[in-house]
Amino acid sequence: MPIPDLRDRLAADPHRPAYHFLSGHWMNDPKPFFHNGEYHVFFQHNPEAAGWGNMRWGHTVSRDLAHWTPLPIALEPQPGGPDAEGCWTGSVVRDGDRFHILYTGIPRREPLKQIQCLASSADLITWERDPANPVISEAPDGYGPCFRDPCVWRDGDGWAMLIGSEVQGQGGAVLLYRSTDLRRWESRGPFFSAPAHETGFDMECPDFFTLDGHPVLLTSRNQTWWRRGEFSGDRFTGGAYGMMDGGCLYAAKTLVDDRGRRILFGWVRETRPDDALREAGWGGVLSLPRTLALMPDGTMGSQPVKELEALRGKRSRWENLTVTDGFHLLEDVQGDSLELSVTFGPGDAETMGVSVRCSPDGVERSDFTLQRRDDDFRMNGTPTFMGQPMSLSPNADVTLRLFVDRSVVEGFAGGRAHTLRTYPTRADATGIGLFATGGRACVKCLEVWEMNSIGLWDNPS
Ligand code: DQQ
Repeated sequence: MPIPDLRDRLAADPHRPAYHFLSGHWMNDPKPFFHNGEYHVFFQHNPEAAGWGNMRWGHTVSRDLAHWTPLPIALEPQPGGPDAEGCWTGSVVRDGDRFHILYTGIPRREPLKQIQCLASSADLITWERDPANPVISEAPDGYGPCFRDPCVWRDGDGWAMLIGSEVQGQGGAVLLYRSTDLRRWESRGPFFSAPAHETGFDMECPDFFTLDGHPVLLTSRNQTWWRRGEFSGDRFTGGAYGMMDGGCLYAAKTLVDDRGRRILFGWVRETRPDDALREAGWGGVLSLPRTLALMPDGTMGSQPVKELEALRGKRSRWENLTVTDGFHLLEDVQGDSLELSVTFGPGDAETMGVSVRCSPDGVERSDFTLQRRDDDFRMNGTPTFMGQPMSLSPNADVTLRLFVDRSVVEGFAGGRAHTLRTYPTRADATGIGLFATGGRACVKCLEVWEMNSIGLWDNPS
């Protein structure tokens, strides 16, 4: 598709997010990297069609975590090379004045062959393949077929690398390798494994870091999962685990910035059919950046970064609203590009929440639901947000934050996150509603901001 046509199509599409980054055509799997005040996000990119395939490494950069500047494609398949059929996910590290990408090269798709490759750069823009590629050419016996998505970090004097894998029929595994030069890797066996009923049959896109002194492993299958544990020698011993997001967020990975913040980016998946994507000319969205923190109950919490406040426009505010049993469309407030903050206080409702992208008749709407457990929403049991137990102190009010951006809505409450996709058929599905069931809910404070667009760049590719 000629690029000007694609830009016009994206500009006219009412489902295209206005303040989330997307590449045009297709994107998935962000790989974030912080350097010199800049937040780089590399991602899986197909610049030829709005569907997964022909995987390159796209690249975008931000200085403020709100606005993004697309950069040239960093890696693309080389005919006849070890990545002839795709440059899949991996990670970026710095060694002195050089940068390195470890990624999964796909030399052939049928049957699928996954090997690990190295590319290097002096400026993060132009990348050269290493002559030693592939640096790992086979999965160890007993692991696979998943064998991909290297995650590399500096460990002591050397380098450590995790590769996502599986023990077929049993569950996911993450394999550890060590190196002194990023080229010669020694297998150290399984770093961690878990049965399929916990976090899925394999472990894609591993990410490993320390948060507040606690080792944390992220892996993806169906959702992105966090797991807290202990790291000693070559093994991670897993403890508590849970979902990073209960909705459409996948393949999420993190960076750490110069303020020490651990910031997560995920791929917001599509839920509409492939032919609708092809017609639209784009698929896949970069989530809003989220800071991670361990909650008082030991679970992993996330919140959108504060920098997003720079996108706020006109604000509306209400206090002390009583929500009776049922659904109530709010007057005087609407939009498809909004931030909402809704604080619920004491009430006797069983469920309560906020609806967005509502048509005037309330038929089309997307609900974000808080549910009490046991007999008292705030005193006993564990209340949930979209089915996930929240991390709340007793008697705490619950603040629900929603980032509505046309077909993407990211929701946050009590440390939990839930991302929804919604493709309303009606242009007037811009309403906001409040609802309660089984009693009355009390909204102590409701704030709504119109959000400014970050613009559509000239050459979406
Ligand atoms: N997507 C990549 C793989 C990864 C998967 C290919 C996760 O490397 O395992 O685009 O979405």
